[in-house]
Amino acid sequence: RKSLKETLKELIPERKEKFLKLKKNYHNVEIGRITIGSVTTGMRGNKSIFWEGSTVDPNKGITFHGKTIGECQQQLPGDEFGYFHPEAILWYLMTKQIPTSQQVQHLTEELAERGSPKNFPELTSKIIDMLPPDTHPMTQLAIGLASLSRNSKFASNYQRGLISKDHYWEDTLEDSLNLISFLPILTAKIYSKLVNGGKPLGEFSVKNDWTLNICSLLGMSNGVHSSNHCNLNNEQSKDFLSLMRLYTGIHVDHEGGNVSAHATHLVNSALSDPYLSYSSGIMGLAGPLHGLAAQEVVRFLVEMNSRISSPQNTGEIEEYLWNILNSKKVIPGYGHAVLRIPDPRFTTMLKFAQSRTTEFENDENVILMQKLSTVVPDILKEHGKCKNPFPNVDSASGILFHHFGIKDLLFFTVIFGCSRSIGPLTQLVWDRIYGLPIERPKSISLTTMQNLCYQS
Ligand code: NMX
Ligand code: MLT
Repeated sequence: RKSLKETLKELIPERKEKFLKLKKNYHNVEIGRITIGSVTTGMRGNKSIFWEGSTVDPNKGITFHGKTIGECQQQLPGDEFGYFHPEAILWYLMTKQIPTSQQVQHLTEELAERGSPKNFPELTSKIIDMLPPDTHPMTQLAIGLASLSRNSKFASNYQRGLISKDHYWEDTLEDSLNLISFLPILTAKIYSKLVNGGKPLGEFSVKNDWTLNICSLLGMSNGVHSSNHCNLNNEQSKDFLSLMRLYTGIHVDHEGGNVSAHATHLVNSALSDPYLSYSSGIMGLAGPLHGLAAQEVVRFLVEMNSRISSPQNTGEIEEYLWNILNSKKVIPGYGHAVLRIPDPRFTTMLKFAQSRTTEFENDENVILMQKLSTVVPDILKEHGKCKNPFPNVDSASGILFHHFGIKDLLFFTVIFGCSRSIGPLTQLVWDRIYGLPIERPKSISLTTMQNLCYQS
């Protein structure tokens, strides 16, 4: 029975040797070109961030260590519906090895123990309680995570001179596993503050897995060891749990260049601890062009439905969309910096809804979400600006949570933030294993660019 840490320890020598060989002997091999376009269009397409867990292909979408979402669903241990456990993908991202059910079970138990109420830092609880109730949930999450830094083993050992470079990864792993474990309670505190005056909505159990604890603490599970505030019937409670597993399983990572992953990796390169690093990632996820689109999509769907006669009325929908585009606003949930196809994560969420027709068939917002995926791409193509007119990951997710009763718009991106911890924190552990240096690219001014262009 080897823990995740023991398994990693065995893998490190061989992988580190490969990395160091590349670093030492192939420094000058070119990967791509840096142009004026790189600097003026957000470094689109420049391959310059080291990232192991996942890759986004413009025409295929995400793969995790080379496996598509479908392959992960087939191969990683999961629930009866084939939705893999976030704990399983955490193990897989970290080790590049498919875990056994037993390994996932042990990691699940380890995370539940680490994240139990007795271990949850009191200061963080107090800080969240003290924040004004109208503080945006994503701001609360970033503050909560930053406050956990006080418990960082990495920061404390570093300051006391107790760790050498070769062992940074161990404290980074320790902090990362604790951070992931603390997320169910932190998330629930933020949610209960939003909807229940800060009073708990459900319970934590060390017998629950990570996702079940999130559902239970949100008051959205009526199973054993769960909340008794749940308004869902048994079937809905199971569906909600599946939705949470599916959602938190597939949002874990989207290679290294997205704002939340990139920010986490950058801040950690200064040896800021994992809590501060991921807090920075969350601040990036809180932007409307990134994760906050999850909230904006729900607002957009609900608002549109209140203005049109039916979610099937193509003419009214088209007119509504043109009004948005003509007022120079973006259509949330559409477009992507890398993808040039409908986001496979969107398609996966859509399939979830389509496989539960009786549950969703009368939900006008879910109907509109599906209808938009057939109408918006043509409109965006005609509009002619957007490079990718297809739905992205945020198009479907929030409205499905909304269906089950998570109605507070501002909260959706917090659930995204729970899931996204898994990929970037995994990468931090490997960054420290490989001993990556502080990131410090060069900047360039307009005059310098002008000089380069006009001289060439
Ligand atoms: N609606 C209207 N216009 C759009 C959209 C959209 N959904 N997407 C892109 N455009 C515009 C974009 O604003 C830009 O206009 P301008 O030249 O006036 O600045 C033009 O099309 C070219 O942009 P792209 O190169 O296609 O997109 P870019 O890579 O710069 O940005 C997004 C990618 C995702 C930021 C962009 O598509 C967008 O703003 N989408 C809506 C917000 C959204 O859904 N974000 C969630 C992304 C997923 N996530 O979770 O992070
Ligand atoms: C993500 O999941 O981070 C988004 O799709 C944004 C991105 O990849 O740039």
